[in-house]
Amino acid sequence: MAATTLNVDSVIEPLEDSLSKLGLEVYPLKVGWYNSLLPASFHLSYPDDSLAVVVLSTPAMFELAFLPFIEEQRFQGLRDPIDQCVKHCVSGAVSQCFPGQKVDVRYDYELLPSRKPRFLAQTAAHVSGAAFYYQQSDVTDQPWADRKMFGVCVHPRFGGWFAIRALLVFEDVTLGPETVQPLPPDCVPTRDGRIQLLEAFNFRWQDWGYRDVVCPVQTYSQKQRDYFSTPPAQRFALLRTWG
Ligand code: GSH
Repeated sequence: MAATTLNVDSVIEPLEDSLSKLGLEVYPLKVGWYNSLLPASFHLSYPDDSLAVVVLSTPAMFELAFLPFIEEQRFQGLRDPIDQCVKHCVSGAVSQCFPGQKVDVRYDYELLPSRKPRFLAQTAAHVSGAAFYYQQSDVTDQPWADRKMFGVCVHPRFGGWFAIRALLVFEDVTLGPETVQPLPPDCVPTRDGRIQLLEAFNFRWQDWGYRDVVCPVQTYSQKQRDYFSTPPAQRFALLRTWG
């Protein structure tokens, strides 16, 4: 396939076709939208109008992709089962849909030698319009004095019941000037709501209450909750009990 024949639809449609049945969502963005919010040390070194695609996992990924993946692998060579499953799904879709195309695939768990992440997942999700990234600076007249509050992304359909998994950059595919940056739905528009969200995320993230900040259309199944509430080192034992 010649690189120049691809446009955004011919990237998004096949990716969506193969990844949606695995519980993954894809959203396009321009590299320039992402870079413009970040210091140079985090920039993606591609032209501003290059196409990137952010990949999210929805609650359905666990049953549609993860449990079948575990069963197929029969625990052989598994160290990071979730990360390996996402990589299997995403790299499989990319090589099947875009053979010969240059695609820079970056996963959320990958670090650069500088220990910086290979991409800032929440910024990518925000500029693609997928999920609003609520940050301390989005609260006027902040009540936290000098305390640093971490930001959190909210998905309009899944609230906090999702994860940002990967960023794909298609260096040979460009988005024209007619492509306007979508604004993510502002599901937590009030100052009070944002304070509650950031406090729930920063002070009580383990109880997962922040995930229900909007009424989600689907949340994690009990099985998935049990899995993610178990420390990673003990998850293999849990998986074995599921047979
Ligand atoms: N590296 C381990 C693996 O690959 O199994 C752990 C992966 C993991 O638990 N990742 C978290 C996750 O998927 C952080 S992204 N959490 C789901 C969530 O918090 O919604």
